[in-house]
Amino acid sequence: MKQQLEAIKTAAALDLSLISLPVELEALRVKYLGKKGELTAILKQMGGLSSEERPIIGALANEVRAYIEEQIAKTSASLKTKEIDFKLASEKLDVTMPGIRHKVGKKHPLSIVLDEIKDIFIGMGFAIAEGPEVELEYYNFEALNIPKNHPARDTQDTFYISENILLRTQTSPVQIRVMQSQKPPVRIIAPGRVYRSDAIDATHSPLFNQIEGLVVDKGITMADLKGTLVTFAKALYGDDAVLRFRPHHFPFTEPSCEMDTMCFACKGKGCRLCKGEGYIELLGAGMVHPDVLKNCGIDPEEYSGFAFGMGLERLVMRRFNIDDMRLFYENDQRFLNQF
Ligand code: 2NL
Repeated sequence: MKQQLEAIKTAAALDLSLISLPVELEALRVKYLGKKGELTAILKQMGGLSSEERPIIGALANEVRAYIEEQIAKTSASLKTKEIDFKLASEKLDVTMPGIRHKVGKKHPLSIVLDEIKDIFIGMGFAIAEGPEVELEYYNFEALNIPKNHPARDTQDTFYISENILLRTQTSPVQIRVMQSQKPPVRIIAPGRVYRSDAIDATHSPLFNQIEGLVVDKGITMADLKGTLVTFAKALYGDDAVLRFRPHHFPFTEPSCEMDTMCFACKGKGCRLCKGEGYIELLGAGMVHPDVLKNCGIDPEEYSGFAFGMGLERLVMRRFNIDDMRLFYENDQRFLNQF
């Protein structure tokens, strides 16, 4: 029995030296010290020993058990250390490695210029107004004095959703809604998407952006219109910009006009850029038609106002020398990253 115990001790020492995983260590513990283990099997035979032999073998058995337990604890500790060392080595973070660069988006060229225009008008005391792109025919045409037989109302030019619902063809309906819901003084600009049933080419798109503006108060005259629009154009194009007003016609303003800037390229002489005109059209404007004010519950005897409208794409194309409007809507990074 003594030899058996010595043999167990030697075998356990050998087994322990070969352990490399915690599961193997647990299997080894069960093999030697478990209920059905080798050491337990020896102890069960101790009943057959003489009273002199029993304490000696008992002491030896305890010593072997203590030895194996101690070796298991040591191996377990060294396995844990090895595991931590392995993790530290494999999960090491090199803070000197170059980072992954995140691509930061850019403002769309239409937004760059729109934000500039908003800033200019906000600086003059205007507020920004917004409204629905799907609009009632009433707000888009009726209220604006655009008669039933007007060509703009034709289904050839306007996208109708149903009999009296359409995609707005200008942002004027936003201004009608503002006039109907708030009392003068009104000072707003209404930027936004508008829709017209046009074929797509370099200068036409069924979706484009418009900026309209409206001022209504007591005693507003054409002088306010001119002062405001010249101040705006000089803020956008520089103090030396030369502006020109021409008479025009719109159903919703009376009188109406258009404002041009002298061609930057030829200084008024006439060139390719201005198609020989010497001037480039910037916007349309006029004094709000008394019938339009009446439609909004505003008394034209007490109040007057001016309004204006311009296409954003055209302004931006001229600013950045872009010759094809379609580039604005294609989201081609090679185009957008240039701004
Ligand atoms: C243009 C000309 C214009 C207006 C828009 C307007 C709005 C209301 C009342 C009266 Cl609520 N007028 N808007 C006035 C004159 C011209 O736009 O060429 N747009 C691209």
